[in-house]
Amino acid sequence: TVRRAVCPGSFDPIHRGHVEIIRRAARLFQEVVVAVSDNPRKKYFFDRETRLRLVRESLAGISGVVVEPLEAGLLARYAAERGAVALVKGLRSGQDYDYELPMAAMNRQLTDVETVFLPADPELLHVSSSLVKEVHGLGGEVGPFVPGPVYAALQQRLT
Ligand code: COD
Repeated sequence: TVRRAVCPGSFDPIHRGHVEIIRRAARLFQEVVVAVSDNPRKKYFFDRETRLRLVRESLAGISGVVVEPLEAGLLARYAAERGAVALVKGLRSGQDYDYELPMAAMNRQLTDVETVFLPADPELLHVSSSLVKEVHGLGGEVGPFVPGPVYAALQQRLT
């Protein structure tokens, strides 16, 4: 059987911190399902189709990765249905850990799915989708933080 993991996220938009976690997850598991969430109660900067396209284009060079939409619903159930043994999450800080720990315990109790935490690359600790959008919106240069396709999409949104 394929050892499969799920990397879930909003990816609004995907940035280099995400890409690094997914690249490392792809070395640990035979298949990584990158699940792009679409929560109807959440207001996104990029719509669902654009987020999916940007994730696919940004990960095109990494083998063993598939990109799928994650409909609103239990992540633990989704992972079980996909036959995944683990969720993979990146940890930037103790705050990320405090937020993730109860969810990891809950998800394991729900469907027996494990959560694997990978420490964020120290050079990407400060990179988040919200800061990328804020800095870009205020005219800052976000080229170092996002893959090329995301950079192009951000430029387009500004004009
Ligand atoms: N370096 C490393 N990792 C990073 C970095 C960085 N610079 N930035 C972000 N990450 C990682 C984080 O681990 C994060 O978890 C992941 O990337 C995704 O980040 P985001 O911001 O795109 O996604 P979120 O935080 O909005 O999470 C979306 C989820 C789908 C994970 C979330 O909404 C969810 O769990 N939904 C399921 C609902 C559910 O099951 N609820 C019950 C929970 S018990």
